Amino acid sequence: MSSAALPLTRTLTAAAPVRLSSIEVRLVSLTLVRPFETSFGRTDTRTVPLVRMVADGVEGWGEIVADQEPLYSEETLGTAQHVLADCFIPALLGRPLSSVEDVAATLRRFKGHRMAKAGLELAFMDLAARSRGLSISQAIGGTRDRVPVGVSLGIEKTIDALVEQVLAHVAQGYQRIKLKIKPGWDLEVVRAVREAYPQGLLSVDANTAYTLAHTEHLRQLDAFDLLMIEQPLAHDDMVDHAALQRALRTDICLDESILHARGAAHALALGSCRLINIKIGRVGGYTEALGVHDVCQTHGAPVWCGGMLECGIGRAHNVALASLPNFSLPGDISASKRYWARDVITTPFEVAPDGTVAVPTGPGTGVEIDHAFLDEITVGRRAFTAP
Ligand code: NPQ
Ligand code: MG
Repeated sequence: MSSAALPLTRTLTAAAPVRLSSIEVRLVSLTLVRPFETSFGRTDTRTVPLVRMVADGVEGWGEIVADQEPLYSEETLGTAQHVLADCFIPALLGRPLSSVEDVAATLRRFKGHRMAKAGLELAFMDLAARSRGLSISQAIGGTRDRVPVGVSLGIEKTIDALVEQVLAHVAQGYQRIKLKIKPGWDLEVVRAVREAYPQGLLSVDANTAYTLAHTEHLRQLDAFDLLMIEQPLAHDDMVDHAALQRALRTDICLDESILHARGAAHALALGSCRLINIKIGRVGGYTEALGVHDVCQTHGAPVWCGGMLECGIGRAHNVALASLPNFSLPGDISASKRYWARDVITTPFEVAPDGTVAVPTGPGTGVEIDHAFLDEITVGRRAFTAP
């Protein structure tokens, strides 16, 4: 895609290069309002690493979406803290950085650890946009002032309990319901939900729980007019997904398998999927997320913003990203209260009755930290300063 088609501000070139004076990694502990169960496990509390950067009296905040255990991806809280402290932060401190691409370029020689890298890009983007008086949405060429949203509903003890959750969220305006499925919690569940919710946008997410041997079984999902089936097969597979997609009428959406823009291009070219969701953490930051967005746009494939049970900081970055033009399907960007009794930002995200979330217009992420609450839930912090 030619760079001429992109907004000039997309590179967010600072008036003068920024030199970060400090980077702090802070761990906060939050309890979900309701446990969340997927094919890989059940979560009820989260420890979330936040990144705070400071340069010239301006600060920026990012969030790292790695979990305690390597279940969604290889990364963990421990690996993220290690690579930040020992590799990534020393490479960034004191170095002149003109844009978020400079952050990406500085970290590129380090392989993997995308969630940790993304936390740094997020904080830098917030800081750089604030220092320019722009919202991140404006800075990256966002075109929406509200984004359509859906909700991801975990595995429940009974189908009745899930149907109750579905109806409660439909009543709140959510434009799309996503169900978590796994062998033993799939056809019967989807059938019951479809009966209760016959017309609306419905999708399913297997989080890698199936193999190609389940092809005939998964073909039965074609009867339910699903918007998509997300990540049915292994996280590191493209070829079996292509075979499965050929066998299914339902569109496959890849999540875990797409780690960068090149991978997105490969998946679309191979026919491994027809849709892709974008998670800034999974692909390593804004730079790569914009790349995936553009690859998909070029292929005529709409994208949507995935979710990783973020607190308000990560959620604000997701909302900014989802304001880009090719985010035309409702994202897993739910209201703060779907996950947290109290969020870490002063104005929690809300879903309007029309199933949209407002894109903040203030500088940077456009949200402010609730410092008193953040201090209360802080369980660890480590600060690094420029030499
Ligand atoms: C997905 N998220 O789309 C992910 C997976 C997921 C909202 O469905 C702790 C941290 C638990 C991250 C469980 C949603 C998690 C997690 C599931 C991410 O596949
Ligand atoms: Mg998923």
